[in-house]
This record gives sequence, structure tokens and C-alpha cells, in this order.
Amino acid sequence: MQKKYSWYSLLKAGLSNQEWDKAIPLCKPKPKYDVIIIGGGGHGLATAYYLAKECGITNVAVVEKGYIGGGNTGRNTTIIRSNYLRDEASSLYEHSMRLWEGLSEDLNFNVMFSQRGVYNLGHTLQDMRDIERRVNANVLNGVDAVVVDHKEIKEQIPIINTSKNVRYPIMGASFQARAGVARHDGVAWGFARAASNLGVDIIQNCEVIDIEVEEGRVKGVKTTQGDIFADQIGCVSAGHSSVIAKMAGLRLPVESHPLQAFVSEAMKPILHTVVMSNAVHGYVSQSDKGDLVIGAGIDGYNSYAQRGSAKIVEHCAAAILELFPIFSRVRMNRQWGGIVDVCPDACPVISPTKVEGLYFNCGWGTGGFKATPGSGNVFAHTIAQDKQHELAVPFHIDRFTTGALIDEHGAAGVAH
Ligand code: FAD
Ligand code: PYC
Repeated sequence: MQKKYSWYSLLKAGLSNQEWDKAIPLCKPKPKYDVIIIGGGGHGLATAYYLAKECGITNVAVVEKGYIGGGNTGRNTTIIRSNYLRDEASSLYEHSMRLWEGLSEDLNFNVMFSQRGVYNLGHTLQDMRDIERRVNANVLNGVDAVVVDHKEIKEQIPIINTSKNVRYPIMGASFQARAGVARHDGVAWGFARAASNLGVDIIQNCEVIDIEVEEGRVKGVKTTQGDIFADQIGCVSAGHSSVIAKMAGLRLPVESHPLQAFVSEAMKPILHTVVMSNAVHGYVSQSDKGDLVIGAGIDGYNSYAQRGSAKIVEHCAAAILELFPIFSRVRMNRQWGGIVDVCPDACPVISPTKVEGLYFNCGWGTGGFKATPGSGNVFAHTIAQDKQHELAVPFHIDRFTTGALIDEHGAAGVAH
């Protein structure tokens, strides 16, 4: 039976936190699990959720060195779209998009998925040819996408600068209406609570410091909270994937780069959609709270520090101002960086490895937030069946030796 509250007791509970249920219990590791997931970002938590929900594997631990969502999941600019060029990639991202469309209901947690549309701008004739090619491919793959010209863009976004007298005049764009944004850390919390309700242990402040391998098979992990055994281990640790791989004697085709973003003070609603430009390396949307959420291109050097250099932010701010001169007096509140794991073909790795029982899900680079539910879903099935999910097959790690690369630099390009 539901407990009855008076207005007074509700106010008291609200102000004191006393009667709030914990969203997820604080877990200590058990000695052994069927599956350990390394990394409590959105992808790791989604993997654990789908392992429990769709594969019936609930003896699962998610081991996170900091707090859940504290990596790229809580640092990204939350752009969600599925308008990739290649069949392999667009199928995977569209699978994710469909999961996004039912996610709040599925998790019983409002992830604030808002399908406000995404424009990918074109500034040259070659950009427009590439956009037309990509939109045609999208339509053939059942992904909603249209080409729009600069007049339509101006009609839809009156504050954008479509003057010809700028460094990168806007000629047109691709537009995906079902694309949009979501509440990034809410996604981590939603998956965590739903996984935890199904029996998954979410263990925070627990860093994996080594992976135990015996006779070519994983045995477990050494962590800052002790040794934990497992039959299978899924590594979903984004910018630190190659560090984890090294623990098992593996080398990944991944480079770690800083990627930066910044937010402004909050304003009344002024930008109702998402605008991205590959050419100027900038993208902007307005959050439901009212601040402008702006992101840059990667810093060109490799680093594990979650910050970047001032010149990239300066370059990005200048580019956004050229697109939106009206923002020139908006004050910026905060800036930060994440560490993204970039593969040479701008596509992820979702794959078993030569160590039995050890799987990697990484290399999402600058664009993995949009893939969170889809990635977790196909990775869970890959681990559960010890066989790649059909959508994951093209993303096997072997493609870097066979040469079957999936070049998505065009669609991923804005921040690469
Ligand atoms: P993470 O959220 O980084 O999770 C990995 C976790 O592993 C971390 O929490 C980390 O602490 C943990 N970990 C690492 N090492 C260990 C260890 N030894 N032991 C235990 N745990 C460990 N993508 C989009 O689709 N749209 C965007 O608009 C977008 N914008 C971005 C903007 C910025 C500034 C950044 C940085 C990224 C952006 N991305 C975007 C990319 C996106 O954020 C990532 O691809 C995605 O969030 C990766 O999710 P994840 O769960 O794999 O990684
Ligand atoms: O992949 O859409 C994307 C993206 C936007 C900003 C960073 N990555």
C-alpha cells in the first residue's frame, strides 16, 4: 500500500532527504560474477541492463573507477542522430535511435530525449555533394533525412547567419527530424537504476588495475577493492580502453584525444534545434535549462587529461559566433574536456578478442553518446551468446588486419 503524506511531511522529507529511497544501492564486490563490465558509463550500464533484461544474465557487476556517468557520458554535448553514410554504421545507429524512442518508458526514467532535429551544415560545393550522397544513402536505409538549402535554414533558424560575406558561407545542410538531444547523466542513472532493479551490482570507486588471464582465458580482475573473479569480462572504458587492453596483453587500434565543450549562462529559449558544422568544428544546441551547449573538435595530440588547450575553445567560439553573431555578448559559464577513443576509420569496435571470455566495446570516438542504448544492446547479446550480434559483425576488431574498414569520417567528422 502507498504511504500517505501530509503536505507538511512531504515538505519536510523534500527538504531533509530523509525518506528518499536511494536510486541504486552502494555495492561492495562479491567474490565472483558471471560477467564483469569494466566502466560505468552509459555504454557499460546499458550493456549490464540488456544482459539482465534480454539475456537473463543477472549475476553481473559494473565496476567503475569513479562515479557512474563521470566519464564521457556526463561530459558530452548529447547530440543523437543516425544519419551515417555506410549501411553497417547507419543500421547500428538507427537501431540505437529506435531504442532511444522508447527508452524513458522502458527504463521508467525520464532521459529527456527531445527529437528537435539536427542540421549538419554544408559550406562548399563538395560539402553539398557529400551531404546529398549521405542523405540518399540514409533514405535507402530507411533513415529519415532531407537536404535543405540556405533559404530553408534561415526560415527555420532566423538567428543563423546565412550571409555570403563570411569565411564559411552556409550553402545548405542535411536535416534529420528524428534526431535531437537527451539528458546525458540521466541516461547513466536510468540504465543504472533499471539494471540494479534486475539484480546487477553497480560498484563505484573501484578501479580495475589488472586483468587476470590464464591459459588464454580471462579469470577475473584485480581492483582497488580486491580481486573479483568472472567467466566473462566486457571492457567499455572509452578513452582508457587501450590502458585496459594492455592489462590483458592486447593492443587496440585506438588513440585517446581530449574533446572539449562549454556552456553559457542560461537564456530564454532562442535556439529550438541542433546545428553542427564539420567545416568550422563547432556544434550548438540550447538545453532545456536555457544554456547554450557548445562543442569543439578534438585536440590533435594524445592525452589522458580531461581538459584541452585554450586555442581549440577559442577557435570553436569564433566559429560559433560567425554562425550566430547574436551570441556575441553571451557569457560562458564552464568549459571541460573528456577523453575520446578514436579508431582510424571513425567507427567503433564491438568484438571478442583473442583472449577467451574478454570482449571490447570501444572506439566510439567523438560520437558514442547517440549509440548508448544500441551499443549496450548489441554488446550484451555478443557477450551472452559468445557470438557477435549481427549488427556488431562488421565492427569486429579483425577489420584492422583484413582491411574491411568502414570509413565514417564524413558523418562522424564534426568533432574528429
Ligand atoms: P564513458 O562514459 O567515458 O565511460 C567509461 C567509463 O570507464 C568511465 O566512467 C571511466 O571512469 C571508466 N573507467 C576507465 N578506466 C577504468 C578502470 N581502470 N576501472 C574502472 N573503470 C574505468 N557523442 C555523441 O554521440 N554526441 C555528442 O554530442 C557528443 N559530444 C561529445 C562532447 C564531448 C566534449 C565529449 C568528450 C564526447 C562527446 N561525445 C558525443 C562522445 C561520447 O561522449 C562518448 O562516445 C560516449 O559517451 C562514450 O560512452 P562510454 O560509456 O563508452 O564511455
Ligand atoms: O557525433 O553527433 C556527433 C557529435 C556531436 C558532437 C560531438 N559528436
